[in-house]
Amino acid sequence: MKETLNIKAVSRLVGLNEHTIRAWEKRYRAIEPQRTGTGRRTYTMEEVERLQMLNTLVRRGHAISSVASLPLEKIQQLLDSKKQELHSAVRSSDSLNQDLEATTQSIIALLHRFDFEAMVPQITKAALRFDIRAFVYGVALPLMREVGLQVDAGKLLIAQEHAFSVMLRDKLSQILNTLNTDNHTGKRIALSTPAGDIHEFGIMLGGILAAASGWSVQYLGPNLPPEDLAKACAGLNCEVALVGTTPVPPEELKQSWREYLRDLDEKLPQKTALWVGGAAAVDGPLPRLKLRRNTHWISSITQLETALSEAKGLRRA
Ligand code: B12
Repeated sequence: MKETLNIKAVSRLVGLNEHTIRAWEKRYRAIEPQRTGTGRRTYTMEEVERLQMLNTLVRRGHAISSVASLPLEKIQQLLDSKKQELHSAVRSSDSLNQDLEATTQSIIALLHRFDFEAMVPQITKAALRFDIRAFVYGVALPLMREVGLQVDAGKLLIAQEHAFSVMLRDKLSQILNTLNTDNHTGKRIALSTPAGDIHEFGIMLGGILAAASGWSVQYLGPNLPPEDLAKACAGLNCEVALVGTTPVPPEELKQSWREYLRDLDEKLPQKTALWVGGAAAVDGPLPRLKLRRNTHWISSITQLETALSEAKGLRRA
């Protein structure tokens, strides 16, 4: 007979609470566990693995409704496409990949040992050693994902995640300022996140890549109400307002993505294009959201790079 697990064990293994596991079954048919004689759910290892993979996709911004019923090969393809990001973005060689991987692992090892003092120079060294795109795709993004996964799995403490976030944020901010120095005449892009969402790495990385390709970047920090972002764009005469979104629980946000984007659309100056990046854009435009201006939905950092280079034709007023 196949080995099976009860919901409590599955919850611990996968890092999803029992309520969510039941909801994914009932609402989205993500899995169909057998029942014991007394009606308790039992899960096969294949089902546990499927839940684990779905959980990873959801954490990367996919809506559970759009991935729950996919066949396993399709789920695997979606997971792999993230791994391919580095290869397609940087066209990396095997030796560069190994260097990037070793750098990332050494930073994670220092984090495990609470050796924060050694971590900062290590991140600085990596930023100087690799070109900026290799650093973004091969070090910064993998580090964030790995730290997130290890916190979920109970291998790193939240305190370590916070210390890491503060250090990486400082480093990214220095890089952005350095790259942005000579770009005053470039097209101007302002970046922020909706009020209540404090995740800023997506917009920082976006800002770095924009600055590296000649845009004048106005980094406004995360967590901004729509009227403030709109006023800043008017004052700064921005061509683009780029909003980064993360799949935070809705109660963290001051208003839903929908309300926020509607407000922003209404208040932004007419000349400012609206770009929505990250989780809210993963499945394309939000259903039934009608915006007045032409809005660009950008699900990944690589897609942002394409948008930035396509929009290069835009002129400063
Ligand atoms: C770092 C981090 C934090 C830091 C943020 C620090 C900072 N200054 O930004 C801290 C510790 C403060 C934090 C706090 C919280 N966090 Co947090 N955090 C993360 C973590 C580890 C990384 C997120 C990140 O920045 N990724 C970098 C982006 C660029 O990469 P990515 O996520 O793979 O995004 C891809 C696409 O979505 C897209 N993309 C993403 N953003 C953008 C932006 C633009 C402009 C574009 C074009 C594309 C784009 O590009 C990427 C691929 O190309 C994730 C876990 C993880 N592994 O993702 C959790 C995570 C996002 N956090 C989460 C949560 C719940 C929180 C908290 C509510 C509670 C908590 N657990 O601590 C709080 C408060 C949040 C709030 N109110 O905003 C959840 C959200 C999921 C959910 N629905 O529950 C996650 C997934 C962790 C988890 N598994 O529970 N967090």
